[in-house]
Amino acid sequence: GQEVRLEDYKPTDFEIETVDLTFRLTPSRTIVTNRIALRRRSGGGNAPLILDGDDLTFVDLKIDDRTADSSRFSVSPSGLEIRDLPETEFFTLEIVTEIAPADNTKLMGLYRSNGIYCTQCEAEGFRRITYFLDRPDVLAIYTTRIEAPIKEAPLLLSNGNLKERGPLSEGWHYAIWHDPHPKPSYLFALVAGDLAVVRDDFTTASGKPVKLEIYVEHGKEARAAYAMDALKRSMRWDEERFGREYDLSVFMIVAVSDFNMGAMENKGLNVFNDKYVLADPETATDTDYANIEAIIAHEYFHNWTGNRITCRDWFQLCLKEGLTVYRDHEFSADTRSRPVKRIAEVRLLKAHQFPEDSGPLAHPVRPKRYQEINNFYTATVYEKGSEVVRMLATILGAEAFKSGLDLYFERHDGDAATIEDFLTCFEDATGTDLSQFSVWYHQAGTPVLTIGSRFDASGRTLTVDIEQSVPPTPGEDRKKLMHIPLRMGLFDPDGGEIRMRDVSGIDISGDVLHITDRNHTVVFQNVQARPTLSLNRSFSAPVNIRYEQSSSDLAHLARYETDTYSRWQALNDLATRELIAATGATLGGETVQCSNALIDALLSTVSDARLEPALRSQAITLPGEADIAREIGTDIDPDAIFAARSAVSDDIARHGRDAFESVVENILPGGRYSPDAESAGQRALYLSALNYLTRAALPPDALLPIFRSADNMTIMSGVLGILVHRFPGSAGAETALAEFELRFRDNPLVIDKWLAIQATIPDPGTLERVMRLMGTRHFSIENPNRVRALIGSFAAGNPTGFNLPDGTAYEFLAEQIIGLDKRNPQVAARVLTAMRSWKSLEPIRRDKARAALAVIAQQSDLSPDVRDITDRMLG
Ligand code: DPP
Ligand code: ZN
Repeated sequence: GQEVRLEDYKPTDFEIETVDLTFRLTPSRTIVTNRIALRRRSGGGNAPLILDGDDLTFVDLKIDDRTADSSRFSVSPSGLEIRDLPETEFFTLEIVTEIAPADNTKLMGLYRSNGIYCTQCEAEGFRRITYFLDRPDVLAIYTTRIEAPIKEAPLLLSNGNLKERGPLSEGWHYAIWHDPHPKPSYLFALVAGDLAVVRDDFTTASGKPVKLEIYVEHGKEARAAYAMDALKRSMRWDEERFGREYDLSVFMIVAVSDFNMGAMENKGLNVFNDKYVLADPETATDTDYANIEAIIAHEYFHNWTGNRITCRDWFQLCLKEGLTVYRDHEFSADTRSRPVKRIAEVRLLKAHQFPEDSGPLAHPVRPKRYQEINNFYTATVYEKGSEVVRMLATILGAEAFKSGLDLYFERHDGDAATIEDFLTCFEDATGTDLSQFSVWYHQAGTPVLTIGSRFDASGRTLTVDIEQSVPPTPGEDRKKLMHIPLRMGLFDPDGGEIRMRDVSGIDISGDVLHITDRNHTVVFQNVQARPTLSLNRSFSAPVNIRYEQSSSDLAHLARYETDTYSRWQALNDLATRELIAATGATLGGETVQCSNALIDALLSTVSDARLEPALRSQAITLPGEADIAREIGTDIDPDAIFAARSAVSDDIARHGRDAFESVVENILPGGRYSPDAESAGQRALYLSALNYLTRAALPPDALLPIFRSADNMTIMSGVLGILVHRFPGSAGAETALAEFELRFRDNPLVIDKWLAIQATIPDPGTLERVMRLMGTRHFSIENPNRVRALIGSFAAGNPTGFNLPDGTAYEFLAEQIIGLDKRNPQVAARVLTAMRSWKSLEPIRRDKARAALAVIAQQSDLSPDVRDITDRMLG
C-alpha cells in the first residue's frame, strides 16, 4: 500500500453537491447508477478528476448526459480517471457500475448477511459501491432509489426520509429516500431484505416528533426492547447534558449478524452487529446489557459528534471517536454508578491501550501517517482519545468545558473539521492557551511520572518531587513536555483529608496539579503529620506513576480515600505489587504467600456492606494475568504469572472463606431478573465470591446444580466459566458444556459465549480444543463474531494456553490469519493484534512468536491490512 501522510492533505479540486443513486439489487449482479452534480472550485485548472474505486466492474460513464468517449477516461483497480472535463463551473457525471454483494466477503461496501443486503462504508467502503471522491471532506446531499424483488426484500431502507415507494413490473418494487443533511460518503447506508420492526416514538425537547424503528430478524422482536429503551434514554440525555437534539423525523437501527465492527453511525440509519442490539435475560449477560446501552448511545451521539460535524480527513478520526467515547462514558456514568464505570474504563484502557502505546503498534491519538486506515480504529484513537477529552474537561472545569463544546457545535456544524479546530474552540471560549496540552494528540507513548516525597516534621513541610518523561515509541525518539493534570489528595494518619494550602512549585486548581515542566519540586506548608499521598485520583491522566509507597500507605488509602475510584486503585496497586513479587518467587522456586496487609484490605472491602456490591466485586477481582505481565514489562513467562496468581488467590480464598460464603448465601437479588446496574453488581459480587470458594471448599460437583438452576445468562455463563476454567476437563465441566450447547445450539450469539469460555481455558490442551471446535457446525470462518469468539478469545484472552513455549499456538494463529486474510482482511488484521506485545515475552517464546510473524510476512499476497500490522509488529 501507499503511505498516506497528514501533511499532504489538499482539498479536492471539485465539490460534489448532490448524489442520486439507483440500486437494482440482485445477489450477484447489482447495478448501481450514480449521478453526481459537481462544481469546479476556482483555480482547479484543467486537472483530471480521479475518483476512488475498489473491486468495481465499470459499465458506463456519461458526462453531462452524453456517453463519454473512451479516450476521456481510464479505469484502474483503484479508480476512475476522467480527463477533458467540461470547462463550466457545474457539470454532471453518471457512472454505472456492477457489483456482487453475495461475493463480498470483506463485509465492506454492499454485502449480504443472512439474506439481508446491507452496507458498511466507513472508512473506505463506499468506493466498493461506486466510483466517488471517497473521503470525509466531500459532503453531499444524497437521494437513493432502491429497486428489488418484493418477495426477497419487502423492506428498502436508506438514509434520511422516505419520499416515495411503489410497485414495479415482474414482482419488483422501489423506494426513494432523501437525506437533507450533507454528509460524507462513509455515512451512506442501504439495507434491503425481509426483517421485522419494533417501533416507538420520541418527542424532542423542542417538540418535534421522531419515529424510532429497530429492525431485527423475524421472531427476535422481543429481544430489541432493551435497545429501544436505551435509545430513548440516550436521546433525552444528549438534550439534557449537551443540548443536542435529533434532526430527522425517523431514526432507524438495523441489526445484522455479519459485521466487522460493533456498530455504525450512518445518518439516520445505524447498522449494528446484532450482538449489540439483541438481549433478553435468558440469553444476554449483564455485560451484554451494559454494552448494548453504551453502543446504542455511542452511535446515537455520533449524530452530532461525527455526522453534523465530521472529520476533514482520517487522521482526525479521534475528533469524532475520542469525543463520542467520552460522551458515551459520561452517559453510562450518569446512568449507572460513576466510580464503578470509571474503574471499568481504566481497567479497559490499561488492558488494551497501554500495551498498544508501549509496543510496536504505538501511534499518536492523531496519527501523522498510515498505510491502512482500517488499522487505526484502535484503543489509542478511541480510549486514549476519550481520556484526552476528559483531561480537557478537568483542566478547564465543567462550565468552561461546556462553553467550549457549545462553541464547537455552533461554529463547526456542517463542517469537516480538525483537531486544531476543536481545540481552538476551547481556547476562544475560555481564553486558555492549549498549545502544550495539544501534545496529547500528537505524541505517542504513555507518560511516566516519577514521584518522590519527603516530610519534614520540624518544618511541617511536605516536599514532592515530580518528574515527567515519555518513553520512546516507533519513529519518535525525542518527546515533548506535556501538560498533565494530576489530581492528588493528602491524608493524615487518622484518615482525614488534609486541605492542600500554601503550595509552591506548581500551578494548582482545586486538587489538580498542573504538571507542565520536566521537573517540579512542590512544597506544601503547614502539614502537621506525615501524610499519605493519593496520586492520580479518578485517574485524571492516562499516565504511569512511579512512586514508592508502602503497603500500609496503600492500605490506608484503600480505607480512607473519599474518591471511590482511588480506593479501588490503592487496593489494585497493593495486589499488583504482591502479584509481581509472587511471580518472582515462583520463578525462583520459592513458595508464594499472600501478605496479611492485602488479605485484610480485600476482606474488609468484600464485607463492607456500605459499599455497593459492584465495587466490592471489582475490589476482590485481582489484576489479570495480562495486567501483571504489563506491569512486569519484560521477559514475561505467562506460566509463572499464572501459577503466582493462583497461589495468591488460594491464600485469599483460604482466609476469606467465611466472608465469601456469606456473600454467596446473601447477595443475589430476589425476584425477576432485572439488568439494572445495582442487581448486576450483586451478581458480579456473587460470581467473584463463588470463584474464590472453589479454591477453598467448593468442589466442582457443587457448581453443576448452581449452573443448572440459574434463571439468567449472567449466572449461567458465569458459573459455567468458573467450572470450566477451574476444573478443566472434569466430568462436571464437560457435562455443563454439553448441556449448554444442547440448550443454545440454535442461538449463535449465546454459542459465542460457549466458544469463548472454552477458548480461554488455561490449559495446554486448549489449542487442540480450539481446533476441534473450528470443525463443528458452531464455527464459521465467514462470521466475524464466531472468529472473534473462538480464535480472537484464544489469542487475546488466554495467556498460558496461547503462549505455549513450543510456539504451536503462534503457528496456528499465523495459519488462521493467512487463511482469513483472503476473505476478510479487516478482521484478520484485528485478530492478529493479539500478538502486539510479543517483544516482552521471555526469549524462547519471543523467538517462536517472531518466527510465526515471519511466516505471515513471507506471504506474497497479503492484504494491506495484515501487511501493515505484520510489518509494524516485526519492525
Ligand atoms: N462504527 C464505529 C464507531 O462508532 C466507527 N465509526 O466507533
Ligand atoms: Zn464511534
